[in-house]
Amino acid sequence: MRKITNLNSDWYFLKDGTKKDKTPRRANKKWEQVNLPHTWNNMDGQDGGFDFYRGACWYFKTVKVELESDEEAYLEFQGVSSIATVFINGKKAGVHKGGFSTFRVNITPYLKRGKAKIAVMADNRENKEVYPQTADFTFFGGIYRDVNLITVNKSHFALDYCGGKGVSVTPKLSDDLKKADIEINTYITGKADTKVEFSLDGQTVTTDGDAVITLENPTLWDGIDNPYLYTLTCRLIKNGEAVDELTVDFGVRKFSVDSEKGFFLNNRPYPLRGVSRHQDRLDKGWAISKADHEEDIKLVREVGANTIRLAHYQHDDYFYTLCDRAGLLVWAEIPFISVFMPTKEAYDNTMSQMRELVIQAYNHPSIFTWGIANEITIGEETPELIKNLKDLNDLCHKLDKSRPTTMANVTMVPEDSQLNTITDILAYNHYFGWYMGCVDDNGPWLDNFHKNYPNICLGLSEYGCEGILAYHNDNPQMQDYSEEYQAYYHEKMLETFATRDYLWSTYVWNMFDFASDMRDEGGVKGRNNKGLVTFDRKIKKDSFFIYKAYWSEEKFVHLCSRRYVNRTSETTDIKVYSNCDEVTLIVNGEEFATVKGDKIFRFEGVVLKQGKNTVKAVSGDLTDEMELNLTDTPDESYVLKVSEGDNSGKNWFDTLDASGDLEFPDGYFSIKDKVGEIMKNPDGEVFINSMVEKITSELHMNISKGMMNMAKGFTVEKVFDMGGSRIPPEAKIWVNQQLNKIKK
Ligand code: GCB
Repeated sequence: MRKITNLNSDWYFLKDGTKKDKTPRRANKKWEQVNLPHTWNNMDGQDGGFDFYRGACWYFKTVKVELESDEEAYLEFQGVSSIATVFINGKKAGVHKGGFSTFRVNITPYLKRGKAKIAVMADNRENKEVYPQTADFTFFGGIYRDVNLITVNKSHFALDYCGGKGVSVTPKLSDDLKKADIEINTYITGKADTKVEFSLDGQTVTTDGDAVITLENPTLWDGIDNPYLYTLTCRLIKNGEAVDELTVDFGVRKFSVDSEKGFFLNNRPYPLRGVSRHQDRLDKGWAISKADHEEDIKLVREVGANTIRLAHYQHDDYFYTLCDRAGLLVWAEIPFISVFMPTKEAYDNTMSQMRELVIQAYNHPSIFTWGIANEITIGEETPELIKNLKDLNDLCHKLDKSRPTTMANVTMVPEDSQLNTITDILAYNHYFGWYMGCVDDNGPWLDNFHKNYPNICLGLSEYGCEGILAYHNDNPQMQDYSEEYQAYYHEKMLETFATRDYLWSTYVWNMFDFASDMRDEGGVKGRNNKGLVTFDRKIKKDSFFIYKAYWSEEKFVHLCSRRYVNRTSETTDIKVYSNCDEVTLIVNGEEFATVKGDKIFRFEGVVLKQGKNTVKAVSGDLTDEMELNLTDTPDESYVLKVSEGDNSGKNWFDTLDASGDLEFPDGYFSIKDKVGEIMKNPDGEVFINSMVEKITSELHMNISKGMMNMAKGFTVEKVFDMGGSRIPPEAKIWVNQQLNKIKK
């Protein structure tokens, strides 16, 4: 029978593996002793500078493998970033390309006297083959998920079919929800003379491999309300004896998406409202523990989300399991992101990462859609890219007839782009109110798209803004990085969704702050601060609680701006987020007011005394308390320093004085030309660079290489359109006039 032994402990690790051209056969004292999960980038991948170590590093461990004559041994790796080469006793036993999926290596032929000296080269060097290539997150290197040794009879549920379980379960629920046919398919290695015995809910069936078991009046997997799981036991029988056995937990549910009415779960409207998640956390990178996964799920449940986008790659199988148990509907995806590579190897890599995701995660009831790409047109939109996307889409349909495909498109993808018709359902990433435009631009954009394309099922795959706990503002402004602006932005987004039932999904970017070593924003290096919760998961920002007020039934009161302790004005406004009907504010022991309301409770003109003040919000038994300090001197730490990127000044384009019509003289550039074309001209390049310089120094926006590449593919006019209503028309006229002076 199958025996699974965890091999996480006592590995040797050598960082500068690239210098070694020979496979190590033993570790010496230069090697460090480590336990898995492990990454070598946990610190340098989060401290900014975009200089984290990308190399080929070695892991080494010797294990004893005891096998009966009719048994085989496999090593199972649940995540090695990003290319893994496995050597057993000095011989190459397997290579895997892709840092996020499970792969297994049959090590039986390489064993020597019951021993395996395992050497694994984990390689996160830059390459031209494996996705992701460019993205706003750190590509941590290492064996950062579990490793197991599996010994099993030569006849077994397949271990080498794309890292899957060897059993796939497809529940088919009748329209009236009263009956479910559970379709079971098995993949068996050493199939001769075997039978499979299935047990489910008191029924036992024996077949040659596949089966359909019917459940009458099944208990449904009903989202966060009742995520009921059935357990199927599969036994492989040979000569009357069970030689392999495994269980699959699955859920009986159905879903559909309507372009007008949104998402349906088990025949009832079930608007998907949730968050996105990256798999890293402070000081650990991607090498996180089961307890870390569990803490993440707990926080996602606390905020009340009913869906989660597990971005931008395959997550740990354990996390999908936690989502099954929590009733969260999951958008699962592969790292086909930002920039497309038009080579055969890269194409194959997208296909193999997709195949592995679908096959490995197939049985999870929580997963309802396969995401084939994210903002993949940031580079360029070419026929090869479209083919790659269509092939990925077809592959998903071939492997899985039960789930729709989806894709997250970047704001600038035009409504009529063929990119919007490849997948079954669609979503956009929009940052109006942070990178561009203003928060009020979101609703009109969505309505306009929906009006023009009423048959496309539209969702919002990302939206969000930075919120850094150090910064505070009575009068929050876009890009001031304050906790207050972030909360205000999300209040507005929640209002936007409340009246738009057609949106099948919305996903906050992001549930947690995460590492992106290339970033330097808001005075914080190496981090994307758009989380509702901090990178260490210790602090829930104010914006967390506005979601909780909308989504959760767990009653609470939360005082906003509690970190804005030092205030200089004798009267201040206090805001409380709550899902109670009534909140009382008590200031320095005296009742200030009781307010009836809905989610946001405002107390204006609260008078503070010099020095320490106690402010308490009360609703029934629930209380929240904070201390404020009235002082004469403003606390300068609340405002982002200019040198670190203060955006409080005027934007350069607000001061421009230009008038007249847009002109497009022959032989000269204009805003109708692509940025990339203009940059091929020496004067054009100087002009564009000067604009970039202006944007970086005056708007304090960090224009990454990826963003610049993306811009090259667009006309200047389109780049302006991305800017939305925040950019005045004069700016367009002025830039066009400058371009009109440059000869083609
Ligand atoms: C996006 C990307 C995501 C980034 C995010 C941001 O559109 O899909 O990976 O992290 O924007 O914060 O800029």
